[in-house]
Amino acid sequence: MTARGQHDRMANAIRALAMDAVEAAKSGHPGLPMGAADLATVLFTRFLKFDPADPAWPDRDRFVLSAGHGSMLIYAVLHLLGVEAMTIEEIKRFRQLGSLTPGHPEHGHTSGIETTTGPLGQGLANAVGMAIAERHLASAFGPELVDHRTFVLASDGDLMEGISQEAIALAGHLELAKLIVFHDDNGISIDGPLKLADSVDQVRRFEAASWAAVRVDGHDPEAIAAAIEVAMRSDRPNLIACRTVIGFGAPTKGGTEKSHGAPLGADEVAAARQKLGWAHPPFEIPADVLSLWRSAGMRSRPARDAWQARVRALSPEVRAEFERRMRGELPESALASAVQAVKQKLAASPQELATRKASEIALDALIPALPELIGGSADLTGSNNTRIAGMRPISAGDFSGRFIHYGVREHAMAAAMNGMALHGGVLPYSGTFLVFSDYCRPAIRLGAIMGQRVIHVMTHDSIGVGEDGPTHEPIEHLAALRAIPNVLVFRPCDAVETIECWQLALEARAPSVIALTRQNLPQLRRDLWNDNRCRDGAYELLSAPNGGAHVSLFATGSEVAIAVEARDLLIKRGCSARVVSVPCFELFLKAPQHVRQSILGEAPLRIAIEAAVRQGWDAIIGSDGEFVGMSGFGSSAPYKDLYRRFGITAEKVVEVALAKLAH
Ligand SMILES: Cc1ncc(C[n+]2csc(CCOP(=O)(O)OP(=O)(O)O)c2C)c(N)n1
Repeated sequence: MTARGQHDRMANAIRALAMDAVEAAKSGHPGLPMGAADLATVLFTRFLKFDPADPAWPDRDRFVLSAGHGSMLIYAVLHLLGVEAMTIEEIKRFRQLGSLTPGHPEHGHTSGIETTTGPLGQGLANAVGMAIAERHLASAFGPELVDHRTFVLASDGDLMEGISQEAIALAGHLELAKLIVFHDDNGISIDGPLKLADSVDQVRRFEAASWAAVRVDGHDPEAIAAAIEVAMRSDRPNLIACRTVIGFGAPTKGGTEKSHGAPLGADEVAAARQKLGWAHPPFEIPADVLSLWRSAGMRSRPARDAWQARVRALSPEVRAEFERRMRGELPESALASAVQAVKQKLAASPQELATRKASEIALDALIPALPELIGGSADLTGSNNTRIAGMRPISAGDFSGRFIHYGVREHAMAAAMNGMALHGGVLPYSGTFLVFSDYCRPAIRLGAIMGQRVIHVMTHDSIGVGEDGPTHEPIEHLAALRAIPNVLVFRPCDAVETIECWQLALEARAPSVIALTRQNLPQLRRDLWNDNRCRDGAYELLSAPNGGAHVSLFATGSEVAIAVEARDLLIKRGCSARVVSVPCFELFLKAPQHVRQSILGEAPLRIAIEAAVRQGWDAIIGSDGEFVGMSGFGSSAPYKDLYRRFGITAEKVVEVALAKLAH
């Protein structure tokens, strides 16, 4: 058989599996895998450094299927290459409960899946983060340990999403030469021909962002291979726009949106088999084709063996440090001492500080202790306080720095952080204003689904922003972030809680948001506690004098000081009150029942104080609890005027408490 004949049969194996699996599931997307089968065959059998015997080998090339709806492409390839868990039975169970072949690829669920994709554009931005992590680790550990590429398959939809622009611009700016993106340029999306909605020249668009970009026939394996070879030698990130036919091989539905997202139907599948010259029954891969794929799967074994030998030859210290970082384990004693040192300093000389400033103090101790930390900000570095003195930025020519100027690109920043965490070896944190968490939300949600440790420092966390007014004052954002499962939302009340929340965020295997103030706050925690009081998400900061409280005051962040003041006023009025600080709802709601019960206390009245909407608080204060906070948008004025204007004051809390207790 000619080389081309062999290639065609290997690619047709992907097409057949995609058609058959979608047919069996009675749902799914055959069009992309059928159209991109040629480029996937070339990439996976000739170029990608990947060993099916160990899909998580640290120095493998990453492949990101940004267009997650084409999941059968990657499932078919993993099966054909010989990833043991990806049996033909799993392919037959495409989209069924508990299968390794869910509708969209899920990282952590299926080995060989580098990131969870489906929401278009995210995978591409994840890949930019992976490519940054690769360069940074290569500069830290050397090319003998870290030297791999990141490949992406992006669809028209990926490139229409706004996040793609942010990601492309950042990658071009940083000259991420080991990033290679294939555009599955089939000119079709769900509504029909792309020209209904889009007329961007993608090659010129990428070139404008400092990428190298070419257009090739996506069904010509040699043209694809030649383009990859050129891209691999390039000093810039590369786009290879592959002209493809969606649903390639399907005689009537191919080339149209009808092959995008629905089973082709028995007749069309039969006709496609004929057209492709694939005479084999459903889910059957003939031995000659399977053996070609399996031997391609062995291609990178020598590279992996050689890499492992290099790891074995390392000094024990370097090896242990590299492996620790790749496993995502923290240097526990260094972390504990860093936290303790900050707490001791604060106990010795208490500070009245904005918590964003307290976070910088925390970072002053954490950055030297945790070499895996890579900070950043979306053009608000000075406001977010995420860059400590002496921290060098990562730049195109030098990836050894530990700070990323992401530019005004919150969405790609959050998604790139997921990619960095997924890559492993680095622990990303970033900064923006809390109100712009909306611009990060889709990526935060995916980070939560994947359980990735990424830390979003979000400052200017309430009407405490003041003069910038309602556009910059988060109101519903805490509630909206708390609503995402598996995200830890921290809102520390002072400098001590800030370092404690940092510690918990670093230890979490989940995304965290640390919401911090612009305005100064008193240090409420004066005594030195060796344990982390924020660990259960809430704790009694001040008890009621003489035991039994009439009122429990619950507050977060800047409003804890208001609760403390209200408690004093209430006590003067003969009303016994206690204060509970609630730095993290999620941890509190996960704490054991008896812990929660003792924190909630027995007082007949519960009042929550938070300069945000009430939503979510009923889980703590009950629907009969009282809430002092916001119910609409803020306003532009000095912040103290705003607290008075919106009635978030100690006097207001006293008024509410006494009125309620009088009934
Ligand atoms: C953010 C986002 N919006 C919408 C969708 C729903 N969706 C899935 S695929 C797709 C577009 C399909 O066009 P294309 O990306 O070109 O894929 P192809 O048709 O080539 O498979 C859309 C709108 C999505 N998955 N993610």
